[in-house]
Amino acid sequence: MDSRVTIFENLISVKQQKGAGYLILIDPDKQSPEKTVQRAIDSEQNGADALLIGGSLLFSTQFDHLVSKVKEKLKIPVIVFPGSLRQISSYADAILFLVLISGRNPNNLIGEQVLAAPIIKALGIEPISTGYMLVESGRATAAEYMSNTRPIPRHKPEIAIAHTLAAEYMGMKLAYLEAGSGADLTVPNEMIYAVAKNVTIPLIVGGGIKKPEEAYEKVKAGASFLVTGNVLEEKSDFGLIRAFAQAIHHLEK
Ligand code: 1GP
Repeated sequence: MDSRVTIFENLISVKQQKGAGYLILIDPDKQSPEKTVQRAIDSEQNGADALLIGGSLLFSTQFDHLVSKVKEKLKIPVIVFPGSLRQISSYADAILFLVLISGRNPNNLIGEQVLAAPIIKALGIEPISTGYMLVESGRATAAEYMSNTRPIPRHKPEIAIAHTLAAEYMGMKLAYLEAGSGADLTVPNEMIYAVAKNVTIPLIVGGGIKKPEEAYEKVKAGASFLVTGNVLEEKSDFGLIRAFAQAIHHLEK
């Protein structure tokens, strides 16, 4: 990783070179700290372009320490995907500066951001402004419950388009279409296609993706970055990580 380029620029060049980027999400609460570090190493060695770390809730009290341990071992960017203010770490390369634009909860639209901004500035972490949208996925997800917001109906792509355009016009760098961690149903390909056709900012898509073929379809529909979390949590499956990376990096085929 060239330290003169920002993490955002690094992600964009991954997308340009490989067709799309593969982000693996690790929730620190889902395994021991040792296992978290090992999973991060396995992710890098088998084709992930960046590691996301965070969760809707956080039971662990060792977040900062854990990020430092993960960072020590990795060359790919370590990006915080924060569920709350407790998930800010000076050891991370960047933080997704999330604005929950699909909801109408002022706390997730500006409240948390105002509290986080001075901390991010003081710690010198790169914030990547991201319009975050929850998409209806079959049953209530943790992000939905914790944020006390309603997701975008899955058969209303025009609502997702309008929200993503608003994010773009407000100067956000990325948009994240999120079905939710462990979602029953993934973000519909039709919605990804409709949004991608109408905006210029890159789309991150995640939630409930279990198969490399699904990831490939979402990339073909217009996703610039794919996130998987749960599917790799049960066991270390290097083959599956490689298959996801191969499906997502479609320009490398
Ligand atoms: C959740 O999009 C991510 O925030 C990943 O979801 O754990 O279901 O892969 P999964």
